[in-house]
Amino acid sequence: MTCISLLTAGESHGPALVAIVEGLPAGVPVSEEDVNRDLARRQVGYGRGGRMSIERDTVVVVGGVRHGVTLGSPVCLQVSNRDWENWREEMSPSPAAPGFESRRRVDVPRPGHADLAGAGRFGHDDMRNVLERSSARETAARVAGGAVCKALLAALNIRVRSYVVAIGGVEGPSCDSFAPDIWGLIEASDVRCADIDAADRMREAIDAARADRDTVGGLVAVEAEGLPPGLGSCATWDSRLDARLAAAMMSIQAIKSVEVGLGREAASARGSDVHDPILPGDGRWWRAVRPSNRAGGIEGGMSNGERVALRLGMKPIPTLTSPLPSVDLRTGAPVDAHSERSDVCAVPAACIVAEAMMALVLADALVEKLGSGCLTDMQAAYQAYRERLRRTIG
Ligand code: EPS
Repeated sequence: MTCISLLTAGESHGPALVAIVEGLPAGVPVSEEDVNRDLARRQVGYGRGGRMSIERDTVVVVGGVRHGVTLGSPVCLQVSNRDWENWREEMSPSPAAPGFESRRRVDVPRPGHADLAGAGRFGHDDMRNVLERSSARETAARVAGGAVCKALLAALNIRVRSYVVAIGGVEGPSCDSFAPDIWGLIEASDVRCADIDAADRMREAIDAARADRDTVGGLVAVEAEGLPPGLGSCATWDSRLDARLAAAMMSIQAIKSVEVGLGREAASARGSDVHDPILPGDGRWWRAVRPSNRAGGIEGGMSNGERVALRLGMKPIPTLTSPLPSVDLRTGAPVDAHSERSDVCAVPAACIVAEAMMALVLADALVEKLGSGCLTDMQAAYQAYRERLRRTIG
């Protein structure tokens, strides 16, 4: 059951991107500054391409918010594309003028991108029509929508954070992204890594890829703290919280793997080294504590009250300035793949997108558990739920 949905629209070089978040309760404080802060966080990062020096992503709230709080109606957010000025004719929604010939046609699909499969699916002979929507530019709209979901989480004392674990095979340390001293370092780092030495080596890996006209991917950690137990469900396959989070994360452009807690490592370990004991004690939610969190905060498809911890694997961006072999779809001749301005590395940006998608899924699961319509009612239901949890054990 989906209680909160996010729909985005808009092309990479069209006039604007739009996000509509439907299902948020009324009464959630929404600040444009918070949305803009996340939009700015998505734009920075070592290894980004030329587009980010053109754009200054800022939100216009088109609907669903009045005097700083949600109304319970769909929240509509718009982020303009400054680059549109350079693409007005190419991307015009009006019929092309007689004699118009696109200078931006894409006839040669890029290996790893949506171009070829999209040409087949949609019947486009100019793969520009695929590229424009499959571009990760779309994630600006997701981040705007996610920021509004974060506002609901904040009203229930839940926070979402992210950092980079690895770039181009250079691995940094696992860290507590919620610790105030580490958090500041992550935010200040252009590779979102708190370890100075590892961050230097990540930048070197990006520089080396750029020099070789290549690209690099990496590993992202995204976490949520303060989430109550019992979100999601073991009752049906599609209500499981880990399944919902994994689907949301896999929908982010270039994400190829999602791990929960120990993830893949658990496959080769013994059960006694994988599962987290339950001990008596005065815990946050009930009279029991967990000495470890190898499950990543999810057991049986439900949050268990521990920190939700995911790791995402991002492949290198497929637009290469030294392109791979491909085929010209008009002639069938072997040629180099289409190449255009892109990023050498967008792993730090993917962190912010992952935060947005996590916020969306968690906001949805909270509304499902605590009721929709009105934040005050949700908060009252939350309080009653917490009181019942404390009576569950002992
Ligand atoms: C992006 C905007 C795009 C790319 C990137 C992400 O801008 P442009 O295509 O004009 O350079 O920089 O998109 C991709 C890497 C991709 O493969 O589509 C953004 O706003 O994040």
